[in-house]
Formats: sequence, structure tokens, C-alpha cells
Amino acid sequence: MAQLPILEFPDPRLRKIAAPVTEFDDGLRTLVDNMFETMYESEGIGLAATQVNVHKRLLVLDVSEEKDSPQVFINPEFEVIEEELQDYQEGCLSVPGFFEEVSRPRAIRVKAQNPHGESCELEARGLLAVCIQHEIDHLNGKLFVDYLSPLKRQRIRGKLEKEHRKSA
Ligand code: GNR
Ligand code: NI
Repeated sequence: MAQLPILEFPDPRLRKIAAPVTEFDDGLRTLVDNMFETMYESEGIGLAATQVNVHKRLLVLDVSEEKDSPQVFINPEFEVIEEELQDYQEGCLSVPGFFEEVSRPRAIRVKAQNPHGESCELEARGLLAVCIQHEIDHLNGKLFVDYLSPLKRQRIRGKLEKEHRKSA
């Protein structure tokens, strides 16, 4: 297994739209393993392929306390089943150090495939619903900072660019 580098805002590669996964092969399963290692080592609760510069429609997550419930979603799609919004203080491994409230529909139905190409479906609410929507946004080139005011987004951008210059 290998840990993969994570792209950070405002890297333009985070804006790419990911393409559907079509090959359910060993290469895909290796990518999934490496994404889990990267997510757990970074202490994230989710990771989209976009964040590791792979522009394919897959994400991994584990929202359990014990970190013993890995879930993989390939070619995920969702529909809102409860329009009522829930606010959650979101963070992102691609926007390190910043946490801001985002409102999203509180319950969704998700359709996806597993690493063998089999279809699965589930209903999600609470943190799981937040995380799946956050990750699917990544696959569509969208970040949680896009929900903030332009001023807040600009300040975060400026601070991260300064960090990147320091470490370059
Ligand atoms: O680790 C993460 N925590 C988190 C907290 C609130 C809402 C969403 C998330 S996802 C984030 C990991 C990440 O960046 N996934 O894309
Ligand atoms: Ni994220």
C-alpha cells in the first residue's frame, strides 16, 4: 500500500470533472487500497479520487468512531429524500486547517457500485449524508469553500497560497 499526495486548494486540478469508472480491475482495487491508506493516515473521514489527482468517479469513507467501517462508492449518484437542510462544520483534507458551517439536505438515497462492479443502494443521513455529498462535490470539481462568501473564500485562498510559498 502507498500513501498518495493530496492536492490543496486553490490547485486547478481540484476543479476537474471526474470520468466514470469503466474497468473494475486490479488497478482499481489497488487505487482503493491506497486511497484508504491515505485517508486513514491523514485522519480524514472521506477521500475522493480527485483529491489524489485521479479523475475517476470513486470515493472512500469511514465515518465510524472506531475507524473500522470502510465504505467504497464507485460511480455514485444521489437523490435528496429530505429537503430539510442540516448545518455541519465541514473541513477538507484539500483545505487544511479551515472549518466552516455548510448547509446540505439532511437525507439522501445513494446508488453506487462496489469494486467488483456490483450495484448497491443505501439511504444516508447525519454525518454519512454530509460526507457523501462533500465527496461527490469533489468528483464534480466543487469544494466546500464554494458555499462560503467570496470574502471568506478569498481569505482562505490567500492563507493557503502563503503556506504553499513557504513550503515550496
Ligand atoms: O476529514 C474530513 N472531515 C469532514 C468533516 C466534515 C465534513 C466533511 C468532511 S470530509 C473530510 C475529508 C475530505 O476532505 N474529504 O473530501
Ligand atoms: Ni474534501
